[in-house]
Amino acid sequence: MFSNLKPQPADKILALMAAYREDPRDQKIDLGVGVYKNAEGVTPVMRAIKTAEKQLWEVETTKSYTGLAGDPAFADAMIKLVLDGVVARDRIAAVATPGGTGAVRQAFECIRMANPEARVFVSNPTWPNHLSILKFLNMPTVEYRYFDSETGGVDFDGLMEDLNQLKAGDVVLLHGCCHNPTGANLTLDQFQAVVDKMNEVGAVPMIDIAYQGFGDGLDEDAAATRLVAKSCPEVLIAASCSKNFGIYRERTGLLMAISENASLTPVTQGNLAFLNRQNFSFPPDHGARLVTMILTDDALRAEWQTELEEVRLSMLGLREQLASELRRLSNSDRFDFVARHRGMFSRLGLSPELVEKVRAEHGIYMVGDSRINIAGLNAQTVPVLADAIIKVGA
Ligand code: PLP
Ligand code: TYF
Repeated sequence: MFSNLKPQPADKILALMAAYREDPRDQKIDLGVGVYKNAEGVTPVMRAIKTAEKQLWEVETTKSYTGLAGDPAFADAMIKLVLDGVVARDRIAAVATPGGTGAVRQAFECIRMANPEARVFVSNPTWPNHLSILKFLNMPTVEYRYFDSETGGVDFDGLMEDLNQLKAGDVVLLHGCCHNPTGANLTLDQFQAVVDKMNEVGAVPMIDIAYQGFGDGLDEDAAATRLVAKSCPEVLIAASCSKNFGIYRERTGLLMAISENASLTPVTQGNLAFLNRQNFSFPPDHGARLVTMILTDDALRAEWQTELEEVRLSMLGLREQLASELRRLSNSDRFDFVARHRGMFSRLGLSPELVEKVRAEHGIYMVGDSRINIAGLNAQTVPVLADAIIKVGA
C-alpha cells in the first residue's frame, strides 16, 4: 500500500526553519516562519496566559469531552473579540477548531458541501497553505491580482478587474488584516468596494484573520472583518488565536459562519459540528479555555492587551527603523513601503536569486518570495539586514 505513495512537496517555510537550524554560522538571522520573537529572539508565553494557566490548574475539575463545537463560552468570547456585536448573535454559527488552519480547512469543506460548483478566489500571493488545502480538496481556485511589486502596495485596479470574473456563489478569500505574505493591506474604502462587487453578483466572502492586534490595534485590525460581516448576507470567518495569544502549539481557532437570517443558523451550526465530527470529533480545549478566561476577566484581559500592544509596537518600531536604514543606504524612498506594511510580514520584492545570495553570503534567512518576519529582527540586526539587502544589489 505505502509503496503507492508519492513524495509530497515540502512546506517551504518549515524547510527554511530546518535549514536555518543547521547553519553553523554564529551571526545568522532567522526571518522565516511567522512566529513572534522578542528582542532576545525568544517566543515567550504571554504573561496573561501564564496567569490563566495557573488559575486553570486550581479550578479545573475535569478533562472530560467538551461538545463537538467546543466550549460555547469560547465561541461567544471570540465572536465578541472579532465582531463586537455588528451581527446579531443568532445569525452566527461557530465551532472551535484546531488552530486557524483547522478553521480554514473546515470553511473550505463547508463551502464544498454547500456548493460544489463554488470557485474560491484567492489573492496572488496568499498563505501557501490556502492553495495547498484547496488543491488537496480538489476545489476550483482562481487567483486575483493583489500585490504591486513596483510600489510594495496593493494592486487594487488589478484586484477589482479580476473580481469581474466572479459569479453568484463563488467565494472570495480575504485576509482580515496583516496580509500574509506581503504585509500590504486594503484600506477600508477598498474593502467596501470589494463588498459592493461581491454583493452585486452574489459572491460570498471568507475572511482569514490570524493576526488581530498585530497591525494597528485590536479594533482597528478587526474593522475590515466587521465591515464585511455587517454588509454581506453570508460570511465565513476563520480566526486564529495562535499569534495574538502566543499559543501556537495549543491549536486554538474558531470558525464562524454567518447565515442570512437566524432561521438558517441551526442547520449551519449542525453542519459545522458535523464537519468537526468527521475530522477529529472534539476540538482541542486547553488553549480555547485560556483565551476564554482572558477575554472574560477584566484583570487578565488588561494584562493581555498591554503585552499585545508591546508586541505590536515593537514590530512597528522595527519597521520604521528598517525603512529609514534602507532609505539612508539606498539613497532613495523605494523601500518606504516597509513602514507602511502591517503585521509580522513584509515582502521586500527581491528576486529568488537575491534571496539566496542574502542567505549564502550574509546568513540571513527569508522565505523565497522575499517575505521577512519583522519580529525576527531587533535593533542590532536591522542595520545588518539593510546592509545585506543593498550589498547584494537589490
Ligand atoms: N491564516 C494565515 C494567513 C496564517 O498566516 C496562519 C498562520 O499562522 C494561519 C491562518 C493559521 O495559523 P494556526 O493554524 O497556527 O492558528
Ligand atoms: O506563514 C507563516 O509563517 C505562519 C506559520 O505550514 C506557519 O503562518 C507556516 C507554515 C505552516 C503553518 C504555519
